[in-house]
Amino acid sequence: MVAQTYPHAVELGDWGGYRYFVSKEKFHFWDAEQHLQSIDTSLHLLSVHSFVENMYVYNKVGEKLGMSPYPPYYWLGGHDENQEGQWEWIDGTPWDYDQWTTDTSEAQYGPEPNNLDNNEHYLMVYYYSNGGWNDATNNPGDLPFHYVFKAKIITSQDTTNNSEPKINYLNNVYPTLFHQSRGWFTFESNWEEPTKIIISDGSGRVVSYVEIQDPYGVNEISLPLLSAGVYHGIALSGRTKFRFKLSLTN
Ligand code: MAN
Ligand code: CA
Repeated sequence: MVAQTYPHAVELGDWGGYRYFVSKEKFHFWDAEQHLQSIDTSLHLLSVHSFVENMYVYNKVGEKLGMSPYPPYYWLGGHDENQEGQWEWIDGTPWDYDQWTTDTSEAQYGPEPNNLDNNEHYLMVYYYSNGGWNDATNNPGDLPFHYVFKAKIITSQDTTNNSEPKINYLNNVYPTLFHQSRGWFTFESNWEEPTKIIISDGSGRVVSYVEIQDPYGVNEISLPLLSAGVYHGIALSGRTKFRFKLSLTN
């Protein structure tokens, strides 16, 4: 159950305990933050802390707003206004992740952030950037953009005695598996060939086998409801292999 809905915004979906939204109207950067603050002072332009979160938002914004009359460009809540090159999130969370555009095929000025004309201090996402970030200007004559924010999902359930098993993934290479909830994982990679994911228990018995046809980006894969223990997984794509370990505690 969610406490609030926001008629000025389009719902993107729920992720990580929050409901995500994109504004219907377009704004300049600080006007966007002010608009949000005028609705509820607990709301800020979105800070992004992982690849999975970034791609979730990017894919949903495209899906919900469509490409007409213009592709959706949108603000995130980052800026380096205080000190050039020192990026920070308006909501005060640490700058622990970034996804600057590296693809220079469209961008004639090279990889971002390029601080063009020493005048780009605000974080936005171009629809054509595959989720990559750009530093942009915030001048009165500039085109306004949509903005993204999230609101905490408030449930009426008592969650203090939550017996949901906890699944940790142990790996530090790309691609990765992220725990979403019991029985569900998110698989992220830039692999483009069909990928098989096989998970076996301590005795080598296969407990899960999933095939992803188009693994590029973020995929949700379902796993059986496993009991506590350590599991070994392998993801295979062409000649690429990725091994991971899951430890599941009740
Ligand atoms: C425009 C602006 C810049 C960006 C370049 C990339 O000039 O959006 O922020 O760096 O395009 O070509
Ligand atoms: Ca730029």
